[in-house]
Amino acid sequence: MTKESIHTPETRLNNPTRRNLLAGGTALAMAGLAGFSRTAMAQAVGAAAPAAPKPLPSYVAWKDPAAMIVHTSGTLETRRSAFGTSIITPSEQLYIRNNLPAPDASIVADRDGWEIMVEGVKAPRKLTVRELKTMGLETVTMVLQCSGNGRGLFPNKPSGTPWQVGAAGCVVFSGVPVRAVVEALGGVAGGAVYMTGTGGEKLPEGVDPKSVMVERSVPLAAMADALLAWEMNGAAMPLAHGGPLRLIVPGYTGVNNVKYIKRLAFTVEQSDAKIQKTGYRITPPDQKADESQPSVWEMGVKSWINSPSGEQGPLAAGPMQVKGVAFGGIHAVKSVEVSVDGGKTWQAARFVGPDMGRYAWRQFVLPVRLAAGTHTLMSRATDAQGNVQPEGRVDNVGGYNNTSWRDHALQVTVA
Ligand SMILES: Nc1nc2c(c(=O)[nH]1)N[C@H]1C(S)=C(S)[C@@H](COP(=O)(O)O)O[C@H]1N2
Ligand SMILES: [Mo]
Repeated sequence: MTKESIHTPETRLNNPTRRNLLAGGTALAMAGLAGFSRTAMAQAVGAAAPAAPKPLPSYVAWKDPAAMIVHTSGTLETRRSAFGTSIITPSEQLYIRNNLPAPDASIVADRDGWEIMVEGVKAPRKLTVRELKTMGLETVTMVLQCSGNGRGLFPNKPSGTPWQVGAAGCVVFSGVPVRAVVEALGGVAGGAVYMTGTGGEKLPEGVDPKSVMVERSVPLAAMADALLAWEMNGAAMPLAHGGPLRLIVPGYTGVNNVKYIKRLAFTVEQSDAKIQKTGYRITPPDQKADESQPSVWEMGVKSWINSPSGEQGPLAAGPMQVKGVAFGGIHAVKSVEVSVDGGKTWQAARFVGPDMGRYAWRQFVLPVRLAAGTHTLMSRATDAQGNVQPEGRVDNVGGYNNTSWRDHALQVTVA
């Protein structure tokens, strides 16, 4: 790992361009694949050409290869066509986003023995997962979504993983409510206004730890629904998703859900780690990131169509079920509309399946009949507070928080 590659938070750790050019070239040369023309090689590694699918990295070899787009070893996206319609995203299909290489599997050898230091409470102390399990239990169904989901739909192509819609999933987490832990330790110590979680990765040597560590602060109010979770989708939390223990902050973007958490602190200031100070800020175009700009915290109302996915060839004429997902982010989602004429007219879609609560997404469906030709399909959700998914995005350097319904439009052709 080069110094440069770990200094930039959102994905440049695993920037495909230069590394894969080298690695790809070397691998091809070593394997003696003389049959590959120069053009084929250029296409395999080029940005515009359809890249040859990359194999699953070994630490997530258990994922469903057919469901995943492997951007880099630390960034895997769920294919739009792989999203099912029964709400929960299976763990094998859930996206992955690692700012640092995942920790060694030895950390899940003794899950209950994993320790977390709790600070900024009246009686700070270390707690094992075994102890946490005695302190309370709750489950939450929620959308886990990377702040950069939809970045690939920004016209100005911000640097970072060009996620489409698949850096998101709806999953069930179980663990102890953070507030129960805080109560057991005497309550939050005076003055704290943030909840700060620190990831348990081994940091690379020779660099300033603050420049690479995953440490995020969220407003103390987020504690109300936060969990320290050891289970996901009915199984022990996979290491790749933060096992043995993960901080869960429902309604907040992915980065705030700190994996393999080793320290939870109630703090007066936000973390001074780079990922908090200048990383994950809504930085206006052409400006430098700084602490005065909004941090990516609460998620806004959003929806998109998953089927038809636009990944297949021309569709057959006749009746069709347009399907997708809608969620409110920090609030519950209330309704969703679909347009099949590029946003000129809208029809109310119907929610399908059980309501799994405020933080979960809901699947929607609208039966339509499309004539031969090309159609532009999109969806627009409204949350319980009456906030409507916006037509446009807020342009920003990092390509974060894209909720634009127009950017998420799909073009389909009916034969
Ligand atoms: N310790 C730690 N926590 C982390 C990260 C990380 O790299 N290390 N990545 C964050 C980001 S940017 C996202 S989007 C989510 C991804 O969660 P997943 O890989 O379980 O899908 O985890 C967040 N928590
Ligand atoms: Mo993320």
